[in-house]
Amino acid sequence: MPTTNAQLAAIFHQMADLTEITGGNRFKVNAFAKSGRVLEDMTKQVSEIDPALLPKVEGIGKGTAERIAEFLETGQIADHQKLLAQVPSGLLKVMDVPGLGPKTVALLWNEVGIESIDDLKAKIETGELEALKGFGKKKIENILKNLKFAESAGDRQRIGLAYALAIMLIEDLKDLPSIEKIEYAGSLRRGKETIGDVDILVASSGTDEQKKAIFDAFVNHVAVADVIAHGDTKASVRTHEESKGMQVDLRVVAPENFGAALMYFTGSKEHNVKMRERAIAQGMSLNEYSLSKDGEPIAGATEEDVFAAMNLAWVAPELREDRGELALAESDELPKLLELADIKAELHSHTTASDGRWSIEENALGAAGRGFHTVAITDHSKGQAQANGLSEKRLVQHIEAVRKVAKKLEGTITVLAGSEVDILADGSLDYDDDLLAELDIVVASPHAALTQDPAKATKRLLKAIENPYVTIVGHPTGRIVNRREGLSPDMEAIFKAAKDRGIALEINASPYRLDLRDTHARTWVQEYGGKLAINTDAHSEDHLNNLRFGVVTARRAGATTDDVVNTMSKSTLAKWIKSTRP
Ligand code: DGT
Ligand code: CA
Ligand code: CA
Ligand code: ZN
Repeated sequence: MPTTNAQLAAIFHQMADLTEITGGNRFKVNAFAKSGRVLEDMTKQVSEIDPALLPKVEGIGKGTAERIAEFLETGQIADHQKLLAQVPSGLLKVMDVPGLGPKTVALLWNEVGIESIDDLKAKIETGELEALKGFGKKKIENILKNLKFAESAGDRQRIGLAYALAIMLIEDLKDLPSIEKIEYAGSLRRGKETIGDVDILVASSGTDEQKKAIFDAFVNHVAVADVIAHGDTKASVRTHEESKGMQVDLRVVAPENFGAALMYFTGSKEHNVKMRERAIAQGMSLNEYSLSKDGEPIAGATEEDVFAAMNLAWVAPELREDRGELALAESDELPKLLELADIKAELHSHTTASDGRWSIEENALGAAGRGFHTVAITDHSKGQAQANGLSEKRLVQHIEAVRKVAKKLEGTITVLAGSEVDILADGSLDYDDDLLAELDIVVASPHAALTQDPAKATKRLLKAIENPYVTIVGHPTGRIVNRREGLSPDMEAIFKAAKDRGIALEINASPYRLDLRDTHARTWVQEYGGKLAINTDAHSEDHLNNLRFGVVTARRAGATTDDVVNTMSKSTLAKWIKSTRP
């Protein structure tokens, strides 16, 4: 299970929050939070560690080791369930509202009796919230705004969570002897930033009995809370709170139909409609079983077969959104999309100098371990006080420390001394140009004042882009998927200015950010010929795993290796960075 650590980390963090909300002791809150952080930072998956050795892992005590073992065995942790039982379930949703931490949520619950989002809205309306200490007009306005945004997100989950869930299920099912192929389909395979439900497809030529065994294993999986439907060809389940109660659909088809089914259930719906129309125009018909002519199936086992029989090149799932992909497939002009293995550099990462959880050397070795030739250490600037941003004086020392590691690791990986410098509300940067000139690379990002109006946001970003030392604009809008809208600048103006300067715009690969988003990245690449930087913004080793989400977002934008600076060779990258600076 390659992603158990992240899941477990989320559970421990929630246990910390729940303990705090229920007035549990501070020591426990800190211990749970610490376990969560340790799990995020671990290089090795807990499931691969001998359970007897778990308590010996630094930062994991006996209690945490037992809870991990319990989770691996049952998919749940009893103490977590107990804590969940102590708070109204609606309060968990309130906890998800940006700006409402566990302390505030506890206050709302204890002082005003708020147990759900609806309660929260009602108490705002009656003015009861404003009577509460610390709740000014501005704060309440912000809560309302965030509530509205969260509502528009509906029940969709971030791709990071959906992917972890899908991989866990696939890993646990794939060894059943009657399963010949198993893949995830749907929006997850298309790489969308949020996922409504997870679709999994199995190819099996097994007996009815064997197929029943597949469905039994699925509905009895430790991640499953409820079975919604359970038939001969399809089952649907709802998962535990650990996976946010996501729905998962599993379908089993015959191997000769697997390609057509995978195509159908990958979607998008709009793409499928165009495919069916095309089949009909060619005197054929297409459904989830096969492509047929005169009632006889002519293709269906693989997607490639079906596309080829329709005179089309295979279309990557990320492009199946009915945005002109069939015309390109017909003339064999589809872009050769970037792949995960093409990424050879991380240009935005943090260390313990600011809010990262690994040292400069650990960070560099982590990047080297992924086969990267270059890593940029870009800790926060002074304005990010809550992230322990570096004062000018500390930055000077930090540069020295980075250069020392760079020297030590010469021949292993190139380590650049950089900064993620804050783009302040007026567009000026958090350090003077003289200091920025000392660095090898500057990533400039907005972190605060993310509710400013579009005109101000545009001016702000344009001013930052004009700074001659900026090489990459990091997470340009500052949005958080499903949580915070972020800035809404005039993107065309931003693209034009960034293109003129020859700098890159980031796709921040964190599934919480994915910023630039796919649609923006698409315009930037397709219409402006702009360069993307795909960075994980790694604060620890685990974050490097997020790279795939940045890559699928870039693929949805139709990006090739030429469009992404992280794919450049070491010397080309060095030259390009130089070309962006005075
Ligand atoms: P989601 O789950 O909302 O994130 O998005 P999808 O795309 O995964 O949608 P889902 O789970 O409802 O269905 C999976 C795929 O199955 C979808 O992308 C296309 C296909 N599909 C489902 N219902 C229909 C339909 O009524 N017509 C067509 N043409 N395709 C459908
Ligand atoms: Ca789906
Ligand atoms: Ca579905
Ligand atoms: Zn960062």
